[in-house]
Amino acid sequence: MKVLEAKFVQGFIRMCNDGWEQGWHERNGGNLSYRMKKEEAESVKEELKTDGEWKAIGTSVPKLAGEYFLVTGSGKYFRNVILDPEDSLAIVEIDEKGEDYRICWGLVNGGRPTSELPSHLMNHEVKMQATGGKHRVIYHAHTTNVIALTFVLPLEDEVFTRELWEMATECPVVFPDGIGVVGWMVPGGRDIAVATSELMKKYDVAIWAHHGMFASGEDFDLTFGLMHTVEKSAEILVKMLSMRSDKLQTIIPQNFRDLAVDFKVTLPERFLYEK
Ligand code: 2HA
Ligand code: ZN
Repeated sequence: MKVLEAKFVQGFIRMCNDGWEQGWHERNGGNLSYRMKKEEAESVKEELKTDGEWKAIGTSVPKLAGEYFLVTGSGKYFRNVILDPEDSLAIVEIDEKGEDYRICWGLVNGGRPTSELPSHLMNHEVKMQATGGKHRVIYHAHTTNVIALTFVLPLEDEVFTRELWEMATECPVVFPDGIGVVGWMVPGGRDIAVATSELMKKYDVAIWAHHGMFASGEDFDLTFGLMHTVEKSAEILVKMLSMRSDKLQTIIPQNFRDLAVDFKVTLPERFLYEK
C-alpha cells in the first residue's frame, strides 16, 4: 500500500488540519507524532527507504527501539500538511539502541523531524509503558487560552486542574488524573523533554508555561478531543475572569465527589482542596 492511502496517515493529516482550523498552529507552531502499529509499518513497507542516514535523537529512548513514527517536520506549517503531506511529514525508524533515528519516508524537499522530537519520543516511551502500549499519539499545540492563563494563575498542577475542572462539568470525566504544569523552559531540548515526560507518568496533559500544551492519547480522536476539551475550558475561564475576578457560584468539591461516583472515575482529593 502507498503511505498516503493508509488510514492512519489520513487520520494524522485530518488531525493536523483540525488543529490548524482551531487556530493553534500559527506559522510552524506545534507538532504531532504517532507510534505506528507493527502491521501499519508492514502495510506500507514498499515505500519505506532503508538507506537513510542515522542521526542522533538528542536523548535516549531504549524502549522505543525499532519502532516507527509518523511525525510532522521541523519548520513545517500545519496549514500545509493537507496540501502536501510528503513535504511536511516524515516516517522515522528508531535504531536498536533508541538513540538514533532515520527518515524512511516523506520530507521530500529535505528537512528534519519536529524540533520537539526529544519531548515527543520521551513522552511516547513513558506513556507506552504506563498504558501497556495503548497510547500512540503525542500532540503539541499552541492553545491560546491555556497560554493566556499561564500569566495569571500560579503554575501549580493543583490550581490548573481544579480551575479547569470547574469550568465545564465534563472536564473531570475527560481528564480525571489532572493536568501537569512546567514553568518556562527553553523548548526543543532534552531538559524540557525530561520535565514533560516526568509529568506524563501521572497525567495525559502537560502545560508549558507561556508556550502551549502536550497531550497524549490512544488515537487521534481521543487526543485531539482531550486538547480541545482542555482549551475550551481555558476559554471559559478566560471569559469568566474577564467579566469578574470572583465566581458567584461554581462546581464545589462535593459536586465533584458526587460526579465521580456516577461517572465511575477516581478524582484525587488533592485537587478538591477548600479555597
Ligand atoms: O515550532 O511548536 O515548540 C514548533 C514548536 C516548538
Ligand atoms: Zn511549541
